[in-house]
Amino acid sequence: MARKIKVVIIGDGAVGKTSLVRRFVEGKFQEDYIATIGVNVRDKKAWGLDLSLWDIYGQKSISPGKHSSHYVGAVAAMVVFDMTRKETFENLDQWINELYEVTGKIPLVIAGNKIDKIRDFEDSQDVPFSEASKEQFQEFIKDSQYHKTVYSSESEFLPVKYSEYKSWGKKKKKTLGDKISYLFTSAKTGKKVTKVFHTLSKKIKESQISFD
Ligand SMILES: Nc1nc2c(ncn2[C@@H]2O[C@H](COP(=O)(O)OP(=O)(O)OP(=O)(O)O)[C@@H](O)[C@H]2O)c(=O)[nH]1
Ligand SMILES: [Mg+2]
Repeated sequence: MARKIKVVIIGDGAVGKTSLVRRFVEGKFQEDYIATIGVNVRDKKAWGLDLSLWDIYGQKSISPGKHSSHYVGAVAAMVVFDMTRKETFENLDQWINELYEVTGKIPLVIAGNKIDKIRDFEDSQDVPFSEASKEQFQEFIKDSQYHKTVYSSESEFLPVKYSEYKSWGKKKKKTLGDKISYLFTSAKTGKKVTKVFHTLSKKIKESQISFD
């Protein structure tokens, strides 16, 4: 029996970590938001690997500063942010730094999640959101069922521009090289969900070869 491979899934609260794992493991999506308390470990055999997916809570208010105790032994990570909330993108570096303090430079896949919301916006406004005003996007989110079901308070909905994400990714590649990949995903539609886990698995295999 091959040994279990620990992968951690990290990032701010409500970005879609649990949803991405659920989509990958069960092929399902749930609209309701139930914040993860502690860690939810799901096992999945894929691409010849025996993965142990550690889906870690993101809400800092639940247990501040305790995330890193769950990072020990992780060989790869998925770092998730929400394309509709810029602050979750701005926190990426903090998540990565905190992780690397415990694990060293393990392979990473970044998931810019909820890309479906950006596409919905573009379809309904008939304009690329890069050309839309901040107010236009915020009005759209506030009017959508999404805002009402997912967030009760007035959250700051400011989208992450594709170009910002790409230039951040390119910068990261300068120091991490092939250890990092960045993708756009949707746990809701399933877009790139298999791809994001497959990319991670390939990186794990490559890093294991280099350890042997
Ligand atoms: N439209 C859309 N909604 C999503 C997507 N992924 C997750 N959601 C919704 O966003 C909310 C938060 O998703 P979760 O998967 O619980 O987020 P999380 O990152 O696990 O949150 P914590 O456990 O608090 O850290 C839920 O209401 C999901 O239905 C997506 O790709 N698109
Ligand atoms: Mg969760």
